[in-house]
Amino acid sequence: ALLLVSESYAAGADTVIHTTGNPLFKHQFTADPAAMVYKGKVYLYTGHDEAPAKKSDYVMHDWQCFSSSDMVNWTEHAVPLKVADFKWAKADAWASQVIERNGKFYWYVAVEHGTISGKAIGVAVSDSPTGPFKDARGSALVTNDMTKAITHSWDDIDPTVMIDDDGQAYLFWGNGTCYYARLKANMTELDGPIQTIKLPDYTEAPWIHKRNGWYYLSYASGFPEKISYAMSRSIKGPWIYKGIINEIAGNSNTNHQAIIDFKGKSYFIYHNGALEPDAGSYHRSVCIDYLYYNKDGTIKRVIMTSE
Ligand code: FUB
Repeated sequence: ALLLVSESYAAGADTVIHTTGNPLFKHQFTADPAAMVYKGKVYLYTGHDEAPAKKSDYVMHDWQCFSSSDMVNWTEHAVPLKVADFKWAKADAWASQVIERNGKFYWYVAVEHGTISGKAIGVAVSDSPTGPFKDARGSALVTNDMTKAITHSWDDIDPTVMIDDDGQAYLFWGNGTCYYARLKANMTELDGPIQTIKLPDYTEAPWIHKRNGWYYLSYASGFPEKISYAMSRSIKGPWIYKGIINEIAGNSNTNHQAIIDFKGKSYFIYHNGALEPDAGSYHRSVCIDYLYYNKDGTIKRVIMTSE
């Protein structure tokens, strides 16, 4: 099966994978999931851990795209975006998210900047959810020198994006500090100041979503990471901390979540370090489990499964 997958890659064809439990994909490592529901399908965008065995560092050159209409059979699409597609970036295809606006798809990514010290956020655009995507600006949207208050060079990572019911788009991101800013309607420029949000034990990986009048800001907390969350009636806060959604996912120091509703069910998409050989913090794998809400909108703790 692995051979067939490689052959399909060479041909540039889409490959259909029938998944059988967690981790979702067993032919390669996948990390930092982001999911988008569009026209009856889920599009799952992931990072791609490619570190040699035993190497204790991230080696990540591109992002991937899978789509499904039943959450079981997934089509793996040709690699739609690479670090090399951003001429101003030099490495590290870290966490990302895609959103649709007016028939265009905007892919926000974290990468290492080529000339400005530290991580930066870029945005690519396409007419199709499966790409190909191209750099939408020719320069970074957020760079480390725009968040000077902050202590380290990798604080500008992990973008998450939402468009509110009134059409206003927002970008949230950050390691160590959770930032947010408005986006212009063109989705490729910030619109106004960068603000910060105080969240208990915040590490990284914010994910913003809205459901039944509540805004949810979930994030990786502590280290090794659990996934915690806060709720608010306004996207500007105040955010009320509500607790842990997911305990440490096996054998990976990081976790990174996406939360979606699809065909009447809610899903929690995350990564762990369970795929052998060489499973671990730099060889991660995307998993999916059901997510359940209580009547008051709070989220029940996720039960991680392997089947
Ligand atoms: O994959 C690299 C980094 O690890 C991501 O940007 C973080 O969210 C963590 O998962």
